[in-house]
Amino acid sequence: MYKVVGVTASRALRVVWMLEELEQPYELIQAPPRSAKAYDHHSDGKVPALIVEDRVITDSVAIVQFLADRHKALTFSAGTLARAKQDSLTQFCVDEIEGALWTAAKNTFVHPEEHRTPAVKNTCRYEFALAMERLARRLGDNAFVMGEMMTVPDILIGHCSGWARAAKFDIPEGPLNNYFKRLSQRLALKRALAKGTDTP
Ligand SMILES: N[C@@H](CCC(=O)N[C@@H](CS)C(=O)NCC(=O)O)C(=O)O
Repeated sequence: MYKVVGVTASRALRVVWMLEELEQPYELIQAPPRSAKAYDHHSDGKVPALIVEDRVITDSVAIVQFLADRHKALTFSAGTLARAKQDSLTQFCVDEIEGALWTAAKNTFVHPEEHRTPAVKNTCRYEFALAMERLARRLGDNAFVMGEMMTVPDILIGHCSGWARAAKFDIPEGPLNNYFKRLSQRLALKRALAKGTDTP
């Protein structure tokens, strides 16, 4: 059985959400970032990590794509043009959406206070707004970023949209917001979030 190391109030939610979409059994080892349990599985104390057959995989994007490939769901096959487009959307999410959110978080509560530059958060908001315009263009009228089929980048983007809301970043009304709402209503995500209320 898969073991996920992390908490749902972190990028570990992506992994738990994916496992719920795949209807795969797993155990959630509740480990906040930089906790002793996090260091047990990641030399930097970061979460998430996935334990598979006594091996550890780190980094949420690698884990989520690994699970999609392994279970042949929520992904196009490697080596296809569709997969190249899917991976480009994954990269777009990491660079432009997550990049803005993570830089803001690092300068709000992650880095030691003396290494924070609060003013950079204005730049992050600007970058996030640009990313939203670009994402809206890439989404068009589709249900999901790759069209009718939900794929890995939708999980990543859906996670980032919740992160953005929690960090009070502006999300424009319209098709993009409807897409975010559609993702937030996934039953698999609701089941994943409910795991967060389990006693550590
Ligand atoms: N690229 C990694 C980033 C993991 C990461 O930075 N996770 C945060 C929690 S969401 C963390 O563990 N932060 C602790 C730290 O940076 O020291 C991933 O996507 O899994």
